[in-house]
Amino acid sequence: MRKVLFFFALLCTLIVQAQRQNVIFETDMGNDVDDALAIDMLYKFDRQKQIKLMAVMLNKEGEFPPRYIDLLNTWYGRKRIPIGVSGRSDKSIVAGTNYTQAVCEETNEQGKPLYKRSIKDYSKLLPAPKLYRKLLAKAKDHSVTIVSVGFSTNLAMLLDSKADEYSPLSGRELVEKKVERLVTMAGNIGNPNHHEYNVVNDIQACQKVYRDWPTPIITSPFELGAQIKYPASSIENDFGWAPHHPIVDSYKAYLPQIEDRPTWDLTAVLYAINPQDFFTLSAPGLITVTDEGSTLFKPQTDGSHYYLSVTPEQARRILDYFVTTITKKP
Ligand SMILES: [Ca+2]
Repeated sequence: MRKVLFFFALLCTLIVQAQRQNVIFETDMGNDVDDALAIDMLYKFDRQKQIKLMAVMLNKEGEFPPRYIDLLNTWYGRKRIPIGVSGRSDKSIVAGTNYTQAVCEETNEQGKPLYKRSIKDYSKLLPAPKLYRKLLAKAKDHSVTIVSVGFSTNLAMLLDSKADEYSPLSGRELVEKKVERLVTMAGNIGNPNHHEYNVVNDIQACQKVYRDWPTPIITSPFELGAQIKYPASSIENDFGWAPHHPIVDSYKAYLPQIEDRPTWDLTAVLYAINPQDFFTLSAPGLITVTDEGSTLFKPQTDGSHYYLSVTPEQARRILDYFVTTITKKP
């Protein structure tokens, strides 16, 4: 009997693992704190085996974003998750408060780093476009969801990439074969006069992704995340269980006068994990990006682009879900 139960448990585990969604997170970590709140959820979904977080790809340059992801990987018990550094070296978005540096430089009473790291040599990390090729080459067909909540630079470079030691396929062929869908936080569908931050920081790359990406793209636009604000009161009151918490520290470094903050990137992550439950999906269409950075949606029956919106009731449910998930222990 005991053997039967063991094999039944093993079978259940294998079924759950077979259903786990492969997710790659593409982020400009350090520019706004919603990336940090979003990655907290991904680590938790990964630990609960709802997803397999295959990698964190950075489209923010500098020495601190990769160190910060290593620090988070270690704190959440996810040291195995590979990190891809930005593929771009010619320009850098380093202006403004960079909470990745602030958290990396925190020290304890002995003057030692407050949070542990796992990586000895950050110079050995692969550029994101290369790491995409390595991971996609090994993935099952149509098994990967990419959630992109920053600039499109790495994704455009992936599309342009050529056959290499990992795969004989071009980047576009590799994406078409291995990726199921791309979920983005980008643009403002409701207001074409708004040139949204993730778009304008690499307009050409963003144009290329919406023009050439060979799988469905589902976009959470600016106006969605702006309607759902993570409450400052939660940051102040709900983390008594953690004397030190890198996401709380990030929030306080980014917003010293703690304020509610829109949940842009969190909405894209939530849709990637629970596509059915929380949002209203548009009809199919095509999103085009203008040279100024507007995002225009045109309904089209055979289009492969969709955007998300929410009713007030959905917005309330989503906020409850964010606060409940993020304030839990990992
Ligand atoms: Ca972001």
